[in-house]
Amino acid sequence: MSDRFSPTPEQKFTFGLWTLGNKGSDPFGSATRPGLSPVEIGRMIADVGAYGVNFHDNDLVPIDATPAERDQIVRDFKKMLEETGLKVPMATTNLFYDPVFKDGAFTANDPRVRAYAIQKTLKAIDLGAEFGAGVYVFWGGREGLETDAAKNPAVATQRFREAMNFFCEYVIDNGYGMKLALEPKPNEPRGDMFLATVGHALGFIETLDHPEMVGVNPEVAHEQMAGLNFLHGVAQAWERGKLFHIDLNDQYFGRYDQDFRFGMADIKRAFMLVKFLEDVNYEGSRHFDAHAFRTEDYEGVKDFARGCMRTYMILKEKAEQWNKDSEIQAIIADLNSDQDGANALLGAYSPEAAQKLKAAALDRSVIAKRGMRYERLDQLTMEIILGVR
Ligand code: GLT
Ligand code: MN
Ligand code: MN
Repeated sequence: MSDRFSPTPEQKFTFGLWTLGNKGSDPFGSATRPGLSPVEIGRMIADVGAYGVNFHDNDLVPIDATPAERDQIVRDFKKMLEETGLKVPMATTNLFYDPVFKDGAFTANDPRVRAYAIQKTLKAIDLGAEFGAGVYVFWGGREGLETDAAKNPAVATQRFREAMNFFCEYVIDNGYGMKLALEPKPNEPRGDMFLATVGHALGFIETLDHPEMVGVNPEVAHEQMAGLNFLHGVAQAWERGKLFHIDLNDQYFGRYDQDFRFGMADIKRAFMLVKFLEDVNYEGSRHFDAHAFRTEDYEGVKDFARGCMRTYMILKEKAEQWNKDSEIQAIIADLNSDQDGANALLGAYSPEAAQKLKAAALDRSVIAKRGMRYERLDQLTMEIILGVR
């Protein structure tokens, strides 16, 4: 079925090989779907109408592949990309699956692990560059600990910084022109992970040698696992030009990392997120880092993928409706209107401005009497989302 909610290339909808290729295994049970080759997954991603495919090095090339096998895999995958028109906007490194990373990668205590992790990432950056990936993601899946006796978190931060500085120089040296994006997560699989939230990552980035090259790849579920408002992290990153990529999915608060279909758990938060991304003309990929329920076969996986994109498109239309709604806009205008000329008291510091402000008559009991109409505003928002307005 093709309608106005069908995916468009302008939306830059992407999926990782690991998302549609997810076989349904979890910590308590084995795979419920047969494995597919990277080319087969790529075809499925193209088939549902997405714009691009992202991968970890080992989603594409097995960790123990010979150079000849690697070259053959790369050739086959490139052929599939040419045939389908799919792009590879983002690439990343698997620094979490192999037992060597049991104590982390860039922050592991054993220097051999740190060296191996950096070596593996350099090769994976080369692989991403070969496919024209413009964004390189760093999800510190194993960067963390179970006991604080294991590591000094300040030392871990320094090790992480040293590695990121190394990669920035490598990308510059090779003229790859890539941007690097840190993906925060508070826990799972480690008991506690370093750079736990978007806020931690944004603070860290400013301490790097090339902060201009590094931004974030926030994931809905990761911030929600920590009980945070995802949109606030996204907005703060965007406002500083740091929203290089985004991982869309969904998650109920207080649960394990669920990686649900976008919008299925908290539609109102999904709506506000889509509205934000569209209002600010976010130009990066809208990457769905999620997977189908374990109950599904590959038809169900396609239903899942189409659902992610369709919900996004529906919410985008609802966001346009919200922006055009005269009652909503009247409330917004009133909320932000200049009251008693108070705008003139605000702005940059000067000794005169401070004097003027100190002398201003601001009657707090009068000001506090004003009703904000947020109940009405939220109900109107609900009615747009629920489709009755
Ligand atoms: C893994 C993780 C994701 C990260 C991927 C990138 S891998 O599936 O759960 O959140 O984005 O490394
Ligand atoms: Mn996740
Ligand atoms: Mn992710």
